[in-house]
Amino acid sequence: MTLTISQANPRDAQFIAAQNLPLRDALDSDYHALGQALERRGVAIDQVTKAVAGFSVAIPSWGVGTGGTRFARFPGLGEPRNVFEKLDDCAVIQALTCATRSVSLHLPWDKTADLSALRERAALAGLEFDAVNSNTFQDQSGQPLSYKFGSLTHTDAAVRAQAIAHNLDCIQIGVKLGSKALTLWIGDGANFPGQHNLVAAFERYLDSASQIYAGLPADWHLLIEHKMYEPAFYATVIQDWGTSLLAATTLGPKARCLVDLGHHAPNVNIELIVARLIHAGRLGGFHFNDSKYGDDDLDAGSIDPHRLFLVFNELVDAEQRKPTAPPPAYMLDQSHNVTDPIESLMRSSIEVVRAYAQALLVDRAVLGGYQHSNDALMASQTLKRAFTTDVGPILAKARQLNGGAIDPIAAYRTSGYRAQCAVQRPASKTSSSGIV
Ligand code: LRH
Ligand code: MN
Repeated sequence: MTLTISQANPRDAQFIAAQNLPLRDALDSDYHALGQALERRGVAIDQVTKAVAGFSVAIPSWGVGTGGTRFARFPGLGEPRNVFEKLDDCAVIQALTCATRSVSLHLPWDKTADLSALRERAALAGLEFDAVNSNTFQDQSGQPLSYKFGSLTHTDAAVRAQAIAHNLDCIQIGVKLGSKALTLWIGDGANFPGQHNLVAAFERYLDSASQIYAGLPADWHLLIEHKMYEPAFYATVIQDWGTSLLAATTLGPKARCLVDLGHHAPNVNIELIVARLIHAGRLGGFHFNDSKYGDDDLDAGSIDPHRLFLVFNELVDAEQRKPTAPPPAYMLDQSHNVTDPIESLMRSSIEVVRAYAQALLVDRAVLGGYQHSNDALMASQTLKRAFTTDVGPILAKARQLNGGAIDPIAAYRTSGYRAQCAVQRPASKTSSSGIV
């Protein structure tokens, strides 16, 4: 099959319907077979599909461009050159997966003078704006004071004031775009013992963050994102969930904790951290990705899908225990160095929805019984049975019912969208390093 540059629009409903046509019968028979198997387990497949069709995970605007490492970034074809083109790519992901209804912006990377045009572009694509992210981990050109030695915790009050002002500015931009949260991640920390007074640095953080907190609208959340290390390599001010929870409880009820799966030491039990933050009523959001060693920002579910399932097992357990509690903000946060970012974001959103669907299949009454009677093996088996159920037909049916593609990657490749972008978006000459 010669791949001429198809001019198909992957967001077009007729194009998607045409791609689904040859796949429909096989999906219906797979769905029917799974439905019968689940019925024998007392599960109504259509109920699970309905819940799955309502699930959504936000796309990071910084994820639709090719990412890099500190060594190099190898730009791909047809890279988005501004926030409007990033939104166009997010719209393709949403049209095909129907599971990514919102976009999380990063400022000032996504700064634009015309916020109403941006809001309109998003509305046309059926997209909303999720949490906005501030950035005091880089110096912008023309920035008066440097963040080399920190931002909200810098020993110089003027630098702290500059960082606070930037965060308040992000909130104002978010308000104009309809966001309801500010994600606050700072890289502040020390590379050597003695470089920082560990207590004073945290107290400066609390003082600065309280001034940002004071600028939050009534219906907003401040999502505090902890990270074990990088760019600081000895001590990070907001290093772990305990410090994040301490900060959230100190700041006030609108402050919540955001869990980025890549921000922990290998083998840390992240689902346990999630359970604790749920207990504390302070679980505010997630940055889903996967990793084997550090903050590798790999595609969610690509390295350890069981860990993702165990996190969703805690979330669904909480959902069923406290149905009125608002769900945390679900977002992806990834860096796509060797794949087409749109393909990686589509399959990552599918893997996140897969973990949610599998967690919905856990027979919690039976599990509770085995846990109560200390039947460790059958308790573990009850979870594993849900994890090993192929929920693929449910995920595809939910996409189809939402008007999306039964096979998003195949539809995307057939559309030739990337090749079209390569023509419309001439490559920038500059190559650089760094995650974006
Ligand atoms: C820090 C982080 C944070 C973002 C950045 C792009 O590692 O996870 O959430 O601001 O990545
Ligand atoms: Mn993150």
